[in-house]
Amino acid sequence: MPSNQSSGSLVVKGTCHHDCPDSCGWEVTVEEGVAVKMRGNPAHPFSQGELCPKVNRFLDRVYSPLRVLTPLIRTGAKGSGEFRRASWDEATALVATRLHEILARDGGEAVMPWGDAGTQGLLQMNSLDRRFFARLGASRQVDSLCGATAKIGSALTLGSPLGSDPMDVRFSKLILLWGTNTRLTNRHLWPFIDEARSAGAKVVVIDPVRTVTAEAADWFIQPLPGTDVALMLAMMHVIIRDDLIDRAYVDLHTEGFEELAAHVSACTPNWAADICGVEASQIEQLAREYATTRPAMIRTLIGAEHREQGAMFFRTITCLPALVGSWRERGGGYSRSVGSYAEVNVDDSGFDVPSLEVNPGRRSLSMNTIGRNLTDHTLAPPVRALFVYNGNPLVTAPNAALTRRGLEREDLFTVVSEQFVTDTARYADVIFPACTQIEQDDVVPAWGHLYLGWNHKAIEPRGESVPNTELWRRLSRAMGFEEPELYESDESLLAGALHGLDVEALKRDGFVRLSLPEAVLPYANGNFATASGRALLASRSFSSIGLPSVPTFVPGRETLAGDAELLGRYPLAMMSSKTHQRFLNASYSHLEHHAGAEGTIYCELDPADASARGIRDGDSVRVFNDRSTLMATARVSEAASRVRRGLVIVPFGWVGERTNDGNTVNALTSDTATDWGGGVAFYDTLVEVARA
Ligand SMILES: Nc1nc2c(c(=O)[nH]1)N[C@H]1C(S)=C(S)[C@@H](COP(=O)(O)OP(=O)(O)OC[C@H]3O[C@@H](n4cnc5c(=O)[nH]c(N)nc54)[C@H](O)[C@@H]3O)O[C@H]1N2
Ligand SMILES: Nc1nc2c(c(=O)[nH]1)N[C@H]1C(S)=C(S)[C@@H](COP(=O)(O)OP(=O)(O)OC[C@H]3O[C@@H](n4cnc5c(=O)[nH]c(N)nc54)[C@H](O)[C@@H]3O)O[C@H]1N2
Ligand code: SF4
Ligand SMILES: [Mo]
Repeated sequence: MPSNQSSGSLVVKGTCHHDCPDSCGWEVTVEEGVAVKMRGNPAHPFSQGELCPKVNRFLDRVYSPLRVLTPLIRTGAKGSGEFRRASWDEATALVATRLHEILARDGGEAVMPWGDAGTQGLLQMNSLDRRFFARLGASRQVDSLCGATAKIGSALTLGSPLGSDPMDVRFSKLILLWGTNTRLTNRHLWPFIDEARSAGAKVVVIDPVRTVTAEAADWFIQPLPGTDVALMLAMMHVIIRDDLIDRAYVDLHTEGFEELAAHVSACTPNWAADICGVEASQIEQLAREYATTRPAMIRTLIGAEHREQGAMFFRTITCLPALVGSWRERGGGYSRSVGSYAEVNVDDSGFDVPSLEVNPGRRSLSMNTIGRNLTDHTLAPPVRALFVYNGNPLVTAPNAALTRRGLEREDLFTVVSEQFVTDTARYADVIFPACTQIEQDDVVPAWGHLYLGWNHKAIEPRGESVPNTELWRRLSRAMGFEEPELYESDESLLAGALHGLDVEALKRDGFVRLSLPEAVLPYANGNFATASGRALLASRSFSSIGLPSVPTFVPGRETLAGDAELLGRYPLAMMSSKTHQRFLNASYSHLEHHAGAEGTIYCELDPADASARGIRDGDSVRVFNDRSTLMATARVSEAASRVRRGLVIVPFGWVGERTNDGNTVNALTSDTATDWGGGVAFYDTLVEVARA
């Protein structure tokens, strides 16, 4: 409950909604209906009173003069950003009229929903939208820009995505931060890593880029991008060759050890050294330290999934703790998203109402290939209406040149629910104003710790903005739909979804720990969620999904070990990961305070690659491939190279209005699917760079 602090002033507890593992607790001070201060909730066990450079200025976002505060209807050309204000009645009536026309002519599948995780709140991310689109018979949105590939990959080995509690990293003696930029993307885990370090732990960062996290590591290993599976196989080679396995654990709790051992007998450190560009002696040492230090935790997040062999990375890395038995201890095992643990207290399956389905067999469209879907003339029916909410696909989905072409279609009716006129929203026919997190109630399951967050509405919605759930209710009403499930209240939806926890405590404190034992050791005694109850080091069952039985290294087509013809034209591998402290995906770079402090979009090169092209620090350069061209400012790495030869970095997160030519890095990225799990190979992208 909001608490009275002093006369006329309220302190309201909430939880950050951003797509970020930290899900910080916060407190908003409200005076006479206006939020005047926001700070971290000091009692929150994970975020411990701190927010971050993105959200420290959240109130500037809430009260920004750029906020969309009424419905808007397009008046200019698509993309021009010219709109007029409209009433809710007019705007919803327009949407209903166009939808009825489309349903009558092409059927519900001509409607494509595209919703992402702009808010991770249980209600506002994904609840009544499912019912609305089921009632329309719209195409089903499938696949994912984030997380599904990593989740599936680890579940291939473990049978489930469950892993170690990230906060248990404080008990570790060896911490491998593998393809995750903790200090940037998961900053509130760092104090727990520091705690382990004060007790003598060693931190190893494995990343193709010398990130801010690598800078703070005890040991930085810099493999060529997309080659980690070879590195892991060579580690297994050493661990098995030198008999460093936990024999009892392997015998009791794993399946396929002999087959794996035979497979990795040829994967020597020398073999991997050539593939990874890492010295064999480093691989030997890493393997030995990993197998002989206890507890040793492997930590990943998402970055490494954004490759053609993304699932294979996670399938392979999750074999390591089983070989050395490190699932036995707190501070051991493997830790990534703990989102699935929330199922002990949160069940959102009731948000789906089968009786609303007008076309249970409706087709699926991948959110990843939005550009293809919008421009594919063979699709029957073609996409005639697009609904975008909780996301900005023109900036965040791959192969953006194609997305733009699709959004430009005059015969496409585009509806966007947003807080701002984003790059995507500029192409909308109708924009609906959305609340920010402090204007709506929600509950926030976290994927970076085991606390469920509550979010109290702190202020009334600005202007005519509404929570997403209310948008779907208003659209249902305008469509003339009568089923009561389309109008269920937020309170009722929540009451149906939360179970087995003290909701009053959750509301009072702003967070509650999930109903789990203090020590979360999912596989200390085996009990893997596979058919045999064992971790699958090797299994023939994978052939049914087209994967080899043992972890196998396969170079991605658009990598430095990939397609020779393509490499001849585009010899540089482009990394486009999260890079800026003040950006959260593409959500902040349109705001002056954030963008101004981060500079401009750049392309960072190794000094040798730069001089071979006559490029000097600060030059204007063109970064290009067959998909598109992007203008950027050259940044030439210092001697302690952030990137090594053959790699360039172009940061993700800039929006078109802040770049030189309106293009963002995703104009260049590949929309190739990952091997399994329905993700995107964003980071398997080859480019060439030239002086402009
Ligand atoms: N400041 C800030 N924080 C954020 C976000 C943000 O935009 N800004 N976004 C949030 C979101 S949505 C997510 S999903 C998380 C993501 O969190 P992370 O997964 O930690 O972040 P990424 O930048 O995607 O990738 C992490 C690292 O993987 C490395 N990498 C790429 N390819 C390879 C490879 O082949 N091998 C290895 N070993 N490493 C590789 C990249 O160089 C990068 O340093 O961050 C969240 N936190
Ligand atoms: N090249 C490259 N591309 C990437 C990545 C990368 O590392 N490199 N990372 C990928 C990853 S991991 C992710 S998660 C995606 C992120 O992709 P997106 O989810 O599209 O990310 P954002 O641009 O942050 O868009 C979120 C939008 O939701 C809006 N929003 C926030 N709250 C609400 C709300 O309550 N209601 C409504 N209606 N809107 C709201 C915000 O204003 C914002 O514009 O990008 C992916 N794309
Ligand atoms: S964006 Fe992440 S780090 Fe920043 S306040 Fe939100 S949850 Fe915390
Ligand atoms: Mo993400």
